[in-house]
Amino acid sequence: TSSSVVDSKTGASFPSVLDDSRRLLGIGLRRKRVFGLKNIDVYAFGIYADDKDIKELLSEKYGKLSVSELQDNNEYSDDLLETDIGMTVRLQIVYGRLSISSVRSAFEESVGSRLRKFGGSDNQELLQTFTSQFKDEYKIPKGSVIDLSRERGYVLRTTIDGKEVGSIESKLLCKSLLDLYIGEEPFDEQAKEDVKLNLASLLHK
Ligand code: DAO
Ligand code: DAO
Ligand code: DAO
Repeated sequence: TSSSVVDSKTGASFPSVLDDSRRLLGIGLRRKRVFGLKNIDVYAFGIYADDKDIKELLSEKYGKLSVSELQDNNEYSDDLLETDIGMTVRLQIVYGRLSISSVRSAFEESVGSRLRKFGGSDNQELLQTFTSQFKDEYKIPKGSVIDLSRERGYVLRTTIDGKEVGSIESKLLCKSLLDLYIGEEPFDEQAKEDVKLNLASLLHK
C-alpha cells in the first residue's frame, strides 16, 4: 500500500511515489485571473523528481551543504531546472469547463513567456510543435490527470489519464515548463519552497 498527499483546497490526491522512483516533493495550485476580475482554480499540481537521479547528479555538488544552506542557495534550484533529472509535474484538473483552445492560449502565454526568457525570441516553431499536440477532440473534464514528464535526454512526454499524447525532445522546452513551477516566479510560491526543502532532505538521506 502506498501513501498519498491530499490537497485540502481542492481535494486532489497525489501519490507519494510515481513510477517506482519519482518522489512527491511539493503540491500547489494553478490559478488564473479571467476577464481581469476573478481568479479561477484551474488545476492542482504535484511535483515529482527521481530519487536516484537526484542522488547521482546533485550529491557531489551539494551533498555537503546543510538543509538550510541549500534552501538559501539559488544555484541549486537552477540546477534542478537544467540537469537531466527525471521529473514529473502531475496536473489534476479542477476547473470543469476547460476547452482545448483555452489550454492552448494559456500555454502560449505561460510557457511562451519562459521560452522567450530563456531562449530569445525565435521560438514560435517550438511552441507550435508542442501545442499542435493538443487536438481539438481531446476532452479534459474536471478530474483529468495530465502528466508532464521530463525523461532522460530532455524529452518532454505528455500523458492524459495515462495515455501518451506526445513526446518532444527539447532542453529549452523542459526548462521553460518546469520554470512555471519551480522557477523565479512560480505559480505557487509555497509549492516551490516545499520542493526545495524536500529535495534538500532527500539529498541527506
Ligand atoms: O516522500 O513520501 C514522501 C512524501 C513527501 C511529501 C512531500 C509533499 C509536500 C506536500 C506539502 C503539502 C502542503 C499542503
Ligand atoms: O475561458 O472559461 C475560460 C477561462 C479558461 C481559463 C483557462 C486556463 C487554462 C490554463 C491551462 C490549463 C492547462 C491544463
Ligand atoms: O498552466 O499555463 C499553464 C501551463 C500548463 C501546461 C499544460 C500542458 C497541457 C498539455 C496537455 C493538453 C492536452 C489537451
